[in-house]
Amino acid sequence: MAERTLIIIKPDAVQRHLMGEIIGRFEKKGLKLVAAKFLQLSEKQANQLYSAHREKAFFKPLVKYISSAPMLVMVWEADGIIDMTRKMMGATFGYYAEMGTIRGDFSSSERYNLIHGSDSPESAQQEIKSFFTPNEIVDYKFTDAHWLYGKST
Ligand code: IDP
Ligand code: MG
Repeated sequence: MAERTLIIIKPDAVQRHLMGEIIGRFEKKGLKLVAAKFLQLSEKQANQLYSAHREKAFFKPLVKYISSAPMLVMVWEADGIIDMTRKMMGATFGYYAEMGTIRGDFSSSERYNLIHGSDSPESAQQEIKSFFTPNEIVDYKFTDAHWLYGKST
């Protein structure tokens, strides 16, 4: 199975009508959507999602932001997807992120940076598990996989 990652289109991106723009970039890159849920996090779930940042000064406002409105949580799949999607997202702060990246093109903020993507295979596995049961993740093939990947997986 190809690598998987958890991607969240954060509440600011939903409110700014950027869901289609972001999903479109992933689709055109040839990445495969295998699960999706549109939901609003409780504060408790937000605390858990960002538990690695518990000690940081920005933790409280981060939890408030991410639980303040609905967001789109997805699992995407492709070989090397974690690195690829991190590059497509751009640097954390929108005003530092390279032009051509999602954050570089659409965010000028530190916190309101539109998108979350897992940063390692370990965090991807743990984050995917916290949002999806195995039977909520769909297994299917693209008919043009050969043209996308140069092999027919
Ligand atoms: P990442 O989203 O690029 O992986 P992380 O360091 O994991 O960045 O931080 C998680 C989220 O916390 C960021 O996406 C951003 O929304 C917020 N954040 C990170 N650093 C700061 C900061 O210094 N001030 C305000 N918010 C921050
Ligand atoms: Mg992170």
